[in-house]
Amino acid sequence: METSILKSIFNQFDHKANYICHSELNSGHINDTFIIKTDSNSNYILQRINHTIFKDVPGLVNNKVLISNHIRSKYQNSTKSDLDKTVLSFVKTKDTELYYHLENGNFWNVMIFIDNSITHELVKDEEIAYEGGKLLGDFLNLTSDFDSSMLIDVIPNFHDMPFRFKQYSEAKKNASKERLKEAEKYIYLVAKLKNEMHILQNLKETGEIPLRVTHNDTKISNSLFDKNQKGICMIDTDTVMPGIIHYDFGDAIRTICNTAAEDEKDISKVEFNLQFYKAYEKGFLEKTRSSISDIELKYLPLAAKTMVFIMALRFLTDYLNKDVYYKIKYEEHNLDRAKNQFKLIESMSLKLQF
Ligand code: GN1
Ligand code: MG
Repeated sequence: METSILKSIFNQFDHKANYICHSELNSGHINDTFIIKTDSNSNYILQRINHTIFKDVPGLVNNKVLISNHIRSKYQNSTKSDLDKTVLSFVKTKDTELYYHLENGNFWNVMIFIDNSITHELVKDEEIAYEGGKLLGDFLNLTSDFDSSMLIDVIPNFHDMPFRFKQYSEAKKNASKERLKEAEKYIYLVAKLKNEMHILQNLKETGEIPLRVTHNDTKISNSLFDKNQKGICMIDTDTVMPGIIHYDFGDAIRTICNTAAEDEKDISKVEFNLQFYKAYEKGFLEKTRSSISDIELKYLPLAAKTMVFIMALRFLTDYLNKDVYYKIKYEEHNLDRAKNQFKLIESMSLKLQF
């Protein structure tokens, strides 16, 4: 992306800072994200939101702003500058006073970069897992009294199992012979796990497991930590919507307890780390035990398996579809991601009781 374009877009926002330089953050698979260094006290995150995937970007941005404002309202004794160090803060544009800027069909948004913060692609110690669990617990607590009817469904049926199976079946029908052959072993695994992978969905539909405000993309790289390894807050609130806590708990475990990156090709490196699971669960329950029901508690291990599975299914679907959804760096990238997730299911099945 050309510097002059980024600089001009950044200057549409109301921040009183001058652009010095930028770098791209490559961790996400959907949006384009840049960190903008400035001459002011704050640096910023500038993000181009993928409007092919997110059909209602103004609605998505409104969701994120509402949730941030709700969280901020819980700290009435803090100053704005203190809050900007611990809660996401979105910036309006100068002209339209909206939280996004539309240019040449692209939607952009800006938020203050929380300085001295780090993210982890991979968890190397138990303390991070424990802190991660507390962060998610805090997020769910802080948003538990938010009226979720104010939020739009950014991606309808996002973690809905029958919907993901339908997309998968269509992809299988239209896939090339070569890709079907490559995916054969995993197509078999999907069929084998199908019934078990609908248990949580059914409990959600019967109302036995309640809907809450959930984050829906809790991979560990979406948690911010300070230099002392303490959790600051959860970021990437693009997919905040009503959901069940199992989505968030499970998706976090998917990345925290994988001994390798989500797309590690050498799947012998992929193992499920039970110690990190226990640490994450401990942090999570310290924050949520008094507010979650026995049935929610009982299904936490199955949540982990289900969320690894749904990501495996989505990566496999995208591979069969010839990579129309996730950004890929090479031809087999989505298949490698799927293989990796299936290996994680295999390893976790030896260590957890569902
Ligand atoms: C996508 O782009 P990113 O990294 O925030 C995806 C998540 C997946 C994740 C897998 C909107 O998130 O559901 O868990 O990739 N987001 C969307 O790494 O599909
Ligand atoms: Mg995301």
